[in-house]
Amino acid sequence: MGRAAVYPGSFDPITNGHLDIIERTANIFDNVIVAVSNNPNKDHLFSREERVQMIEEAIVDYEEIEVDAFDGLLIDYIREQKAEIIVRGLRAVSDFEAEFQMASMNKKLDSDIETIFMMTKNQYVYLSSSIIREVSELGGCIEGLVPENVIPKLREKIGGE
Ligand code: COD
Repeated sequence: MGRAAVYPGSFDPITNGHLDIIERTANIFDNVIVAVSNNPNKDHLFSREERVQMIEEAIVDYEEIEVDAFDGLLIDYIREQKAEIIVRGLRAVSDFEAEFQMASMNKKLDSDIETIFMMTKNQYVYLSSSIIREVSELGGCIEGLVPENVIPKLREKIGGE
């Protein structure tokens, strides 16, 4: 087996910004695991099963990408998967502080595991799952900002459009 990278997150729901990072990660690593967590500090709109399913539907064309769910410490999950790399996306300077803290703590917990950061494509720099939820809830158009399969799921869940 080649080198595996784990892209962890809440993905509530997956956006085209996430998808872009997933695709670019798959161009670099032999195996990519998109690992969906329940972040205890966040109120999730979609259940974890729904979040996993939406990602799976969005990446059907990629054989080397796997979608999974994890509980507990990310670093324990990475070890279990025999992976070595954590991939995170960076949007703006405002992302840096939290990402730096997380990467430093993960490095402290396991010094063999590296976090690498990928810059968001310019066109997705303002995107986040929370802004998608809000705009969708208030009836705004989110076409082109999330994978096609996510739009009906958002409508079902919170209405809009
Ligand atoms: N373009 C590119 N990248 C983006 C975009 C965009 N428009 N939007 C978000 N991203 C990136 C984020 O920067 C992030 O790298 C990734 O996509 C996922 O984002 P989210 O918001 O879905 O995920 P988070 O930040 O809620 O995920 C946090 C984790 C679940 C990874 C974290 O809480 C965790 O590791 N939890 C497990 C417990 C643990 O180990 N805790 C200790 C950590 S030190």
